[in-house]
Amino acid sequence: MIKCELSIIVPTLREAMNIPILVKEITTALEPVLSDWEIIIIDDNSRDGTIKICDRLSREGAPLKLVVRKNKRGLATAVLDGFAHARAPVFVVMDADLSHPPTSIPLFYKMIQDGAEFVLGSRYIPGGGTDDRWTVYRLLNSKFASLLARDLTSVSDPMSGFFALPRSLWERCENLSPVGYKIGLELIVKGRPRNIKEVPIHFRTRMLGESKLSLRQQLFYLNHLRSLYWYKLKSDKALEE
Ligand SMILES: Nc1nc2c(ncn2[C@@H]2O[C@H](COP(=O)(O)OP(=O)(O)OP(=O)(O)O)[C@@H](O)[C@H]2O)c(=O)[nH]1
Ligand SMILES: [Mg+2]
Repeated sequence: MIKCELSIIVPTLREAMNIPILVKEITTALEPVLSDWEIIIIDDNSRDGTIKICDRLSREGAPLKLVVRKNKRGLATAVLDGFAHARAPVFVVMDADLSHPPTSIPLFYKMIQDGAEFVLGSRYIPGGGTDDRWTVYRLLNSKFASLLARDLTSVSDPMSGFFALPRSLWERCENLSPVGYKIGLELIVKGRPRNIKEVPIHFRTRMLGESKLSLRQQLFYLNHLRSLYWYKLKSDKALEE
């Protein structure tokens, strides 16, 4: 039996329209390079036809697993629940709204196979970028949020939600307790990956559906930062002793 090589975790909230396009783009990117992979959709009870669409795609042969959470909410915890359902030794995390290019997944996978412990899709290194339709406000917001995380990690785009890691990194992380969106940052700070690689990506603006990034999420981020700085202070001190 062929073993599952890669699990792609996709958190969703009202993304029914995007799922078929995403699955098609992932399949096109992976079919030439991998023999067995899975897409795990962790949906927070969207009730927008997601279940019906995923059933249809599965019947058509897509390697899709849908988990509908009825009592929980939140992007970061959805990703962690996705890891718990995953079978493969390598995980990729990406958004459903086609902002993250599935064509980069084979490279992420190869870098993990070659020994990287974290591969981050970055908009802010040469070759990467954002859509021209990004407003100045959105760009400044993203850059400012990154600046606030500067003393937690030296990666160029700590806000990125497109990344890969080996299962072992997740398994050795203790006390994961992300609030809000930034699960990548949480894994970097608490897992201390030894070999982080950054890959330039072009971040597309979502075409379908609406953004869930609210002011509330941004306030959650500040709270998350506070707990990560506190965690880092304590663990750096423990390492020194
Ligand atoms: N399961 C789950 N997924 C979520 C939740 N909030 C957002 N998501 C998903 O997380 C991904 C990122 O959310 P987006 O709304 O695209 O956030 P963003 O990329 O910062 O903003 P836009 O691209 O402008 O929409 C998408 O796939 C969302 O459907 C949530 O509470 N639960
Ligand atoms: Mg998005």
